[in-house]
Amino acid sequence: MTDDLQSLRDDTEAALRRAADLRAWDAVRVSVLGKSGTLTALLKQLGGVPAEQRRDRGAALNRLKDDLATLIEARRGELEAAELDARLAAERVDVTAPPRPRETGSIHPISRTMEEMAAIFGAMGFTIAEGPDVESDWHNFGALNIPAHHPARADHDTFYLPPTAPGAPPPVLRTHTSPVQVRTMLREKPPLRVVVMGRTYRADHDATHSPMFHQLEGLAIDRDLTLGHLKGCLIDFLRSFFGIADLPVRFRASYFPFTEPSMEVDIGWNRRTGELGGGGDWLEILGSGMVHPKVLANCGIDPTVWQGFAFGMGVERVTMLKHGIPDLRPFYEGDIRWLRHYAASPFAPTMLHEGV
Ligand code: 2U9
Repeated sequence: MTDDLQSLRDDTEAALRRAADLRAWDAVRVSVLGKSGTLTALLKQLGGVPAEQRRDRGAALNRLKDDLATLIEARRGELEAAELDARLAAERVDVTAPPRPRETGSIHPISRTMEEMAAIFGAMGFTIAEGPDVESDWHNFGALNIPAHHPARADHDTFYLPPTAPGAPPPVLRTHTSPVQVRTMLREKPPLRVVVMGRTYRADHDATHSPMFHQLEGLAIDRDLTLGHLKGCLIDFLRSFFGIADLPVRFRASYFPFTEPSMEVDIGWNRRTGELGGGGDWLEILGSGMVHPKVLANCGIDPTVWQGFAFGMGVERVTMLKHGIPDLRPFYEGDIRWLRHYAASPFAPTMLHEGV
């Protein structure tokens, strides 16, 4: 090999060694083998070489070209391997590292109770109805056989809103979810089976009462409904909700303006331990009755053809009893420590997953 070719080979080899990454390597490759590369230039000059030297010179240049191509490719292999090693080192994952604790959301006990109630009544063929929190006096009271000046109005500690017209009865924050059943009856034809869950408002605030609380109410309307259907429905619900197959349930005569006859419902518990079941004591849990014929008529349903039963309960109250929660107020405070203790994991299996 002539000196100039040897030094081109040496220079290229040194430049390749200095090239620390694939960009630098490519610059070296182009500077030698590219269109304006040093070797390309030598090949182009071959025509000017005297004829007697041209053959040898051409052969030497071709050998050098193959030789350089081999060197260049070898260096590319080295650099690619080094780059891959660096990436693998940088992206290394320690599969033995303990996972970092992650904050997960949780389901508020009120929401969980309402989900469970919806599942139980859903399995019995009830659908869910909703309605507005701000109601007319008629939907909240009048239709339900609670006329103006009726003593039941006082019990409801109603929040009144500014009247919409002079002399008109002012709108109210609904004091129970019953106006939603009124609206359902006015809108739909019987037979009906609906449950309503939602916020209700009463101007009453102490350790066991909140100005906003949740109710669940149910209504069934059919041709031949009796007190027996009401009792069966509520006994099944209570045993399913509290998860106690032989939970004692007792019905006591009572009075509500919207039902006749009316019954309050008690469940068995142990007053001393707070445990639900056959402890010998009784605890009031909900109210119920056969829908008053006047209420059916007010809502456009013929009481000579249709009977209905209805019931209502406080969602906070049954949640406190089910989970042994002693105080009502923390339900609305969003205290993270209380939620950690009483709120349910969205991943924990519940009665909803087991089927009710
Ligand atoms: C219509 C007809 C009848 C719903 C009923 C009760 C009995 C009842 C209370 C339980 C505790 C409210 O949360 S609480 O204070 N409710 O005792 N509710 S019957 O009766 C209706 C509802 C709508 C059209």
